[in-house]
Amino acid sequence: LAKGLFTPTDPERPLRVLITDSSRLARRIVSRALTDEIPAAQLEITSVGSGREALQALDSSAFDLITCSLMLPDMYGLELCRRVRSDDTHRFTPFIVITAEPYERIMKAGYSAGVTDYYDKTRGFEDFMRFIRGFATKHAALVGKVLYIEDDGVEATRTIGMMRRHGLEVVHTRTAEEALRILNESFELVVADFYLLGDMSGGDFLHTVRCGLRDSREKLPVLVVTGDQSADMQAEIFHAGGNDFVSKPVMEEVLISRIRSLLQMSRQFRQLSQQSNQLRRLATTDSLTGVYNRRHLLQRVDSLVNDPDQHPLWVAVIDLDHFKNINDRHGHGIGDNVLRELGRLLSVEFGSDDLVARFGGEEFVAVIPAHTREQVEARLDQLRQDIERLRPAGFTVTASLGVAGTGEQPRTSFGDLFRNADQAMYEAKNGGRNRMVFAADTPAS
Ligand code: GH3
Ligand code: MG
Ligand code: MG
Ligand code: MG
Repeated sequence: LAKGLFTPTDPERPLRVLITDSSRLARRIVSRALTDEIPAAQLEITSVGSGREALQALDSSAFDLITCSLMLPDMYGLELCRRVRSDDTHRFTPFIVITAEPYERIMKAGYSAGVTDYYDKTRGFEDFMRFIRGFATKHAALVGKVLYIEDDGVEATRTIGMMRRHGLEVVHTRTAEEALRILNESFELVVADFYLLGDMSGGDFLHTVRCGLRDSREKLPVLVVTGDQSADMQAEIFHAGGNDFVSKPVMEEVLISRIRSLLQMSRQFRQLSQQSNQLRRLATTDSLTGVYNRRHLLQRVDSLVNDPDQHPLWVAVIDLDHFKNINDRHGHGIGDNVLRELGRLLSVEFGSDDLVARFGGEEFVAVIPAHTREQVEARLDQLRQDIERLRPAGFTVTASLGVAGTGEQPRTSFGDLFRNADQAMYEAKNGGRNRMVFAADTPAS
């Protein structure tokens, strides 16, 4: 017997659970664990003390989950499970045995009786809650949007029914061409027939998705449906980029199990890549101002300086004038706000071709590739004026800028450029501040 799956998941219908245990206290513990996890309106618990009562309840209604103690007053728990499995209604309903017995001893008998899982009650209440929670997620309704390609109408109707019954949103097409036209980010999974009408087979579809669109197996899993189960066909499916296959006629338990694990895999993948993007952003950004931090600039800058296509390349040191006064007069918090607003301005004025970072304190460094001297002069003078007009936190703030460039002949390093730009910035300070100075040996163009 296959491992159990929650049966029809109609969001309108509550989850029906049958708890079977001769001990009233044990039943209460199980029902508490469930009511803590599932909202009352979505849960319907039937609680009985014997195997006979359980069979009666199972006769009169369909349950989504059955729990049972190993010892019942009138029968052995595994015997109840065996009887439950003989009836079609509960053939795949999760049946959990709650026991104090080491499960190794009953595992073999339990499996042939059709037990889905065991819970060792000596592990305590907290642990049981975790178990139920894990179980509920594993067996919860499937959520997700599936693109389904199948040219056979009868097969399609059956399979769509199965997927929708388990909660999936299904969009069906008859050809791979049509599927490629409507494929977009909102689909989490493709279920594709291998032999299709039209010019493209399932294999061509897979090839297009993997090689043309560059959607990896992790990002967009494809489950192939095939009538041909030969070893050659299986090899072809994986070679073309399929994640897995199910054979025709499709069996509901098999289809849903495969879909569940593929969806889980791709969600974990998406989550991980989101997290790693977030981490990368955190690690490269200055948290106060939102521009890059010094470390990131130093990591990236050499590849720009060493690339002749980026020349002439310019380094500007931008230092706020008399910033200490703002801190001294209005407090560090106001000073922070000034830096924050300045960071926003810099993020707007420098685009993805440039590199701008907070180098320390109230000093910023911008790397500006592929500009003539006239272009960079115009841009940076505009920036100087924009800073003057910004009035961050309500104060007029100005900056002094020092600029150094590579010229057309790049025999230089970022270190040299920075030293020259920094020196020019000090000349700007000495010259009266709120101005821009080019380093002495800056090429004319
Ligand atoms: P100059 O025109 O010569 O550059 O004068 P200045 O006052 O801007 O330069 P100075 O180097 O004397 O002072 C820089 C000040 O920047 C001192 C320090 O308290 C302040 N500062 C550095 N980092 C931060 C920060 O993160 N937040 C705040 N509020 N102030 C900071
Ligand atoms: Mg077909
Ligand atoms: Mg300063
Ligand atoms: Mg400074």
